[in-house]
Amino acid sequence: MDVSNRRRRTLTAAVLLAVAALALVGCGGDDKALTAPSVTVHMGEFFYRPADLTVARNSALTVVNDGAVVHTWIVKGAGVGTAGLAPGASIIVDLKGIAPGTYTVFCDQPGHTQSGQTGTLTIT
Ligand SMILES: [Cu+2]
Repeated sequence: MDVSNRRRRTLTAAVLLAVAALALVGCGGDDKALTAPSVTVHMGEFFYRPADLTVARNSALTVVNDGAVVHTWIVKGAGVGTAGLAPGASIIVDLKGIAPGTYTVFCDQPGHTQSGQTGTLTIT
């Protein structure tokens, strides 16, 4: 009984610390916490929609695979992108830390870029 109570108190303290840490992260200008992205990229055979998009620095976006095969959305030279996304799957991509500029976006599945699955991402 004593042991489980102590464990519960420790757990509560850990949760409170985590909440405090999240609150701190939420206060910084460029360190704003991730909220649900307002931008969504759809992909399929063999396209991105929109192919070219512009987002604010340190934002995030949702990538959805509307296609019938695996696709990826990779920002060339930025070290950011999705792994292979199965048909119907979606994922949030964190663009935090990417320097402003225009980057090429591509799908690394064999033949997809050559079939036209490319685009650009501009960070402002
Ligand atoms: Cu693809």
